[in-house]
Amino acid sequence: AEVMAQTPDPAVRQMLVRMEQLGLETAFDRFDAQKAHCGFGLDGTCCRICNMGPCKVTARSPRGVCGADADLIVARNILRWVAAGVASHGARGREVMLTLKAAAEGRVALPIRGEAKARATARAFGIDDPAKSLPELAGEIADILLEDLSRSVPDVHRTLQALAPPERQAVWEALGILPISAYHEVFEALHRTGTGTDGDWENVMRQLLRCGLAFAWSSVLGSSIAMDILYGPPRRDRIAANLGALDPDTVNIAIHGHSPVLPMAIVAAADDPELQALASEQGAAGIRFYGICCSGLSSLYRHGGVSPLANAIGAELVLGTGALDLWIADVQDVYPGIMEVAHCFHTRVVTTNDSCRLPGAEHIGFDHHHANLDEVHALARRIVRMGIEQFPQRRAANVFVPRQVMEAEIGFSIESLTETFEGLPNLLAALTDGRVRGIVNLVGCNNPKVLYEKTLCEVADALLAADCLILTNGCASFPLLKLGYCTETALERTGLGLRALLGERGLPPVWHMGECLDNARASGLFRALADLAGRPIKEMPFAFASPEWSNEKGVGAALGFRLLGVPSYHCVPAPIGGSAAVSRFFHETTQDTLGAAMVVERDPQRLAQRIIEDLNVRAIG
Ligand code: BF8
Repeated sequence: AEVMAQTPDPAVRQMLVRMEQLGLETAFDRFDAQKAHCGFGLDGTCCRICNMGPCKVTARSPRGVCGADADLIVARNILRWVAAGVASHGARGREVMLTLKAAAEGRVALPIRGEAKARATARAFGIDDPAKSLPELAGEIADILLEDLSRSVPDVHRTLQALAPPERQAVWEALGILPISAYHEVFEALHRTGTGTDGDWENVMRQLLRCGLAFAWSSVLGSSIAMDILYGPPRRDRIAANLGALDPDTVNIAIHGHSPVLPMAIVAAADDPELQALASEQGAAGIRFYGICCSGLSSLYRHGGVSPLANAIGAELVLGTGALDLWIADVQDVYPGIMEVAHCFHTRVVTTNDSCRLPGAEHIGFDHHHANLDEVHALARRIVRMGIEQFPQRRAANVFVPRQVMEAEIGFSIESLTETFEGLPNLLAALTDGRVRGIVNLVGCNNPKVLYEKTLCEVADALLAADCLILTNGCASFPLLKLGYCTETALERTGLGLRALLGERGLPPVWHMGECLDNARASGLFRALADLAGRPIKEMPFAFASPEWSNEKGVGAALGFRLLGVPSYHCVPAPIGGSAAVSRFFHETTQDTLGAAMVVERDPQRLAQRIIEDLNVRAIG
């Protein structure tokens, strides 16, 4: 009820009412039914690692059966979350790396579009040679990225070594946390958190830091490099966001998840005149695509004509419009709850990845293990055809589409910003003379523990009013897209400095960089500006904020930025409160060792004020 009254997007409010009228359950209802949450779970002091328990830490029983105390139990639990995050982003990164390799070797008919990125990466890896063809270079780079993802024999992590700031590499080496590979660090995290293995919570935290580096430099950056080489750099574009973008007359296909290879082919397949003709035979005025969470966002900036509708937790509301003919789900943040809603309408759900199946959905498997890569275009066409066939089943009487729609600018990257500002030194100058107070990467998931999308918008409003420039991606970026923060008109919400700087260039104050992997673009921009300023990142006015975070990947994302020296800010605490020692490690110790700590303030206004205060301390003017 609270979310229905207070969430800022009128389209979300209308859909929540609509769902209630139809008797359809949402994640928000299930959240309410879960209350009150178990205190041991919230504190991280419930241990389910072996079957002698579950053990919980109380005054009467301060240790588990094995003797693990609160510090160890909390440390092991949070390390397992971070390891899961490394695996999540890493698994879908692997798909793109494998696809890049296959494209380089001619095993899949996909063009390699990112020559500039391939050449720049090759230079960084020291393998550039003008005599090498683009496919040759792309293949070698894919091999390095895959090796960094999966090596088991100890060796240097080449992506990290080539691309991380030397100042940081020295810090990480001194802390003994340089990773071997993503696979190894996840393997080792599960190993050492197992029964009777690592009994030292501080040593468990060292593994957490190693996993954080594996997350940032393999799962995120390695994946991002592979995507940019395969698909080319993001394109700046203007798009229509929110449910009002749903066209009542077209075949409507939603793209939901994180693995871009098949979705990219699907969006491209719809341009096929044969499929277009089939659509019009069925009475449709065309074929349109809509983005849900990350694969939606990554296809959006690489291929025109994709409209972002909702973040992961809002997916049920999109299905509740009854206006989608086909729903394509790949991996991650595809809540099983969507099937209940899809069943109430004509919407056909197709899963495309064996890691993510949904009972009641049709499965059209696309995977590297069974090597049907060469069928990517055929599968894509088959899937689009399913959407077209489903269109006549749509019943106008079941369709309810809120009218809200908003124009938004997308596709910001270092490359595009360098062009817009005629060189990044001009952006740095604005940071130095105070027109820009600081740059905040405002990202992350949603969480019903705080008011949906409102928490994030309140933080954004306060930051903009204080002349902080905002970068965004992932689920957090949806309210910013839908509510006008990504258009030039949002300059009304900023202070004078930001307005002057951006107004003359016709830019919005929130720069949309894409999906969660595009944290790599934000950290790349931070690195580039710090290098230009001749300072380490930890001495620059930068911040990472994920006010509404909820996912295991979210712990890794924030940790990755803290490892760089960028503090992280949140309205939802991590489940570490049951250990004073681990809490101190997150909130204080890394301030000394890394130059950045985790800050939690449940009130969004206070969180924003804290960010602004900390940016002031780091001002470079
Ligand atoms: O990787 S913001 S809920 S959708 S974890 Fe997931 Fe969180 Fe959304 Fe994309 Ni990112």
